[in-house]
Amino acid sequence: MTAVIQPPAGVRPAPAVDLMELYRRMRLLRCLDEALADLVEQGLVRGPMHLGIGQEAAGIGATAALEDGDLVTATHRPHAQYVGLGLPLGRTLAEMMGRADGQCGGRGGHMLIADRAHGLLGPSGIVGHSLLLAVGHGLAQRRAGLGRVTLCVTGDGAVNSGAFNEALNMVALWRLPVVVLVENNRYGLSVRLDRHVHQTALHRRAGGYGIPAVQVDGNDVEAVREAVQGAVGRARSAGGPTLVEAVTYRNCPFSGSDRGGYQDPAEAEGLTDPLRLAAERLLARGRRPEELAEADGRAAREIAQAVAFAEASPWPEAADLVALAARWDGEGGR
Ligand SMILES: Cc1ncc(C[n+]2csc(CCOP(=O)(O)OP(=O)(O)O)c2C)c(N)n1
Ligand SMILES: [Mg+2]
Repeated sequence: MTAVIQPPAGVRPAPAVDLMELYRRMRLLRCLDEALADLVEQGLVRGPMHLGIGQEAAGIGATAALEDGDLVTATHRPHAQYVGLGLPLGRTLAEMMGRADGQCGGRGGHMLIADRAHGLLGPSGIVGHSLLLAVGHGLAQRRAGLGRVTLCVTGDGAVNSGAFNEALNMVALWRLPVVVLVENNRYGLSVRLDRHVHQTALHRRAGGYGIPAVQVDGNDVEAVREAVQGAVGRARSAGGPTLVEAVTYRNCPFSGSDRGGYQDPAEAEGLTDPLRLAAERLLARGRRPEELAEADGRAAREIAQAVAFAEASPWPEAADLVALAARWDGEGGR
């Protein structure tokens, strides 16, 4: 008989998130990425930058299905997880600018922010690595028996890696409480999906490992949330892992170093903008245009304030580097 694991007393159920709130989070994410494009241009944020403009629904929908106490592993394109998990954006931008008030004291940059208080285990820039982290955390969660779940975000570029396939086998074998979200934006760096994968319906991969899987429109924030909610529920009640494939499109450059020229412009024709889809649905359900405009304005102000906070944040002191390392050592490297 399968035991139903009850969430611990300390795990608060996520507050019900309606479409207006999902829209607000997606708008915040878009404003964040647009601001980051400017900050990179101005030289205030340096190094590689992976934006997700046009892909907001997958990450925002998925994180909205989680509860307090659940954990997330992410990739080199992690801003949707930052916004979806409610990271304080002033500190997040400070981190991206290398400032002392950042979550990692300015050492992590845009890609590697760990924020345990918000359930973010720290994304990884190594393709496929988020899956390996999820195996370990899923195993720890299952052994702890607290009913917590790990959401593992990965990209289509990872599916041929050993890590992806080894991890799917282990989460299936140990029936770990892990939800694998494959954010299929149809490109791994400059390589179109059908140039490295024969079976481009990536959720079908899960069948080989005996894992249930579902494919959803990755530009429809409610569809993603619903699919991930089902998967999280199964994982929480000891039903094991699920793979959710969210199909979207990478409509912005891979990173700042992208010279382009490898995407056929015809591919982008007729694409659904996740924000527009959500806005049309909200209006059809009786929301007024002014309410959407108000949400847009609020998101823009919130990001402007976060940028101002980050710009005012001091640079880290060299001595702090040693102090921080010693503190982490003292915590057993956690
Ligand atoms: C193990 C490994 N190999 C190669 C790279 C270089 N690399 C960084 S991102 C990337 C493509 C990832 O594509 P995908 O997973 O589809 O994510 P997307 O950029 O589309 O969000 C590659 C090959 C890396 N970081 N790690
Ligand atoms: Mg991709």
